[in-house]
Amino acid sequence: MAETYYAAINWNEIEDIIDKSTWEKLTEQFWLDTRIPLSNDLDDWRGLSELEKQTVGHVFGGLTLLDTVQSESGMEQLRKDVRTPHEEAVLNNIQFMESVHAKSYSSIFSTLNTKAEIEEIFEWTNTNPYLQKKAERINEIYKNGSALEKKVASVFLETFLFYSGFYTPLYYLGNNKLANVAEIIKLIIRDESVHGTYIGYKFQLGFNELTEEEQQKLRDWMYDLLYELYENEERYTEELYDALGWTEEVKTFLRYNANKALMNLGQDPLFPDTANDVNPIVMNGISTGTSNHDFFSQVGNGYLLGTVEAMQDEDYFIGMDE
Ligand code: MN3
Ligand code: MN3
Repeated sequence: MAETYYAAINWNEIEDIIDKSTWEKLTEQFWLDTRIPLSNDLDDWRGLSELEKQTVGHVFGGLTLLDTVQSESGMEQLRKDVRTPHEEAVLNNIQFMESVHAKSYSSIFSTLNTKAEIEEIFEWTNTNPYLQKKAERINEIYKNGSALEKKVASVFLETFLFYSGFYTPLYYLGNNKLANVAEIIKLIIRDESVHGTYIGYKFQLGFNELTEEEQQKLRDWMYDLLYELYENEERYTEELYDALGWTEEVKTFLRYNANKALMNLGQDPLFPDTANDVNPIVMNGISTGTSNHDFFSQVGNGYLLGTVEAMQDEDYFIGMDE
């Protein structure tokens, strides 16, 4: 018998049942941007002002950047610290879906925007100081942080930093506009909700192994980081939304989601804001069922992936105990 050079993954011997349940949840909710009939939103799109169109473009440019960071750097770095081989398989699934997310904004652009507009969006995205700062701050932690710090960065990115952008499509959805664009965003939010919960759970396993002193040190670091990111996010929000007059309500939404990120990490909230403080139109957008209930069946080549369940409030506030 040779010594084991490389161990085969055995799904019949599960060390952490959360790996298995997360794998099942993520594969059940698999989706692709190409199945959403985005061109049905063109009438709504033509009814928006130039300022609104430009804001939507920049918002999705910013989201593209964050999903690019997650798909290229984030999951790659988190994979170095897995506790089980099944966790690595889950992260592989997450990494692929991050690429789907990043690509789906390009599907939106190619449907709604001209070539010149798309070039402007990417130029803005790749040079906006606040956007670049958040990408840099998170990515530096991915490259140089400890296993636990990297998980904090990932949860802050996915449960907090995306929401300055998610606000816009949810707002339009709450106003019965751009329903198919919003469908994509809701599928992304549903994925992110599982990612944030899962990575937050893995964080808590490691965190609970620390001494009380180490925990306090990490907690201080975490809250400092959150506050630093929040300040940058305020500037980003002002730049995006001042002209539309949405800045203050977006900031409320950010603080609410920052608290949710802390909750995923098993920590106490930082801000007083709750769901009741968020613009009800946006909360309404979040809780609306998916509009293309059986969009997978539109493919018509027998490639039936199963129907996508209507998104419920619980999907947004997903727990691992369901
Ligand atoms: Mn994503
Ligand atoms: Mn994610």
